Amino acid sequence: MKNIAFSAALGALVLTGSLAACSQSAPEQKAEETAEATAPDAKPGMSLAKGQLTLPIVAGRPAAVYFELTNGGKEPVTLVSAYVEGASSAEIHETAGGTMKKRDSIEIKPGETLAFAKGGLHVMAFEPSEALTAGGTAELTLTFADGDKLSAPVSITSGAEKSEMSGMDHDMSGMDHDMAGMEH
Ligand SMILES: [Cu+2]
Repeated sequence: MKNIAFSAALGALVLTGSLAACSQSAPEQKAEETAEATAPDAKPGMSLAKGQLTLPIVAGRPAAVYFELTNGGKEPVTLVSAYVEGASSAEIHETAGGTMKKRDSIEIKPGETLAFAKGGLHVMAFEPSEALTAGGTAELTLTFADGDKLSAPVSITSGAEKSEMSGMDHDMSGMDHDMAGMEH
C-alpha cells in the first residue's frame, strides 16, 4: 500500500515537472508558429519568384505557369508535381527542340535557381476555370519528393498578346504531349 501511494506521489511530481517545462518553452514555440503562419505550406529553403499564369487564347485549352524556383537549402531537392487552384489538373512540362514532354521529377541543386519560362520548363494547368481571370491571382502548389510543399500566388495574365499563335499553342489531343512544332 505504501509503495502504491509513493508511486502516485512520484507520478504527480513528474507530471508537475513536465508541465513546468512546457510552460517555460511556450513563448519560443509561439514565435515559431507565427513565422510559419506567414508562409503556409513553405518547404524550408525553397522560394518562388516571378510567378505568372498565362491564360489560353482559346477557352478550354490549358494555361501555362512560369516562375523561378530557388533552392536556398544545403541539400538537393526534387520537384515531382504541381497543382494550380482552379484547374482540373496540372503537369510539369518541358519544351525542347520543338516538342513538349511531361517531366516526372526535376532535381534542383543547392543554390540553384530553376527558371520555368516560355520555350522551356513550365507547369501546364488543364481546364482552367472561369474564376481564373487576367489581373487576378492563382495559387500554385509545388510538391517535392519528400512530401514537402511550396505554395505561392501567381499573377494571371492574358494570352491575347500571342494571338498570332492562336490554334497552335497547347493544342494537344490526348495525353501524348510529344508533338512537334509546338512553342510556348
Ligand atoms: Cu506544356
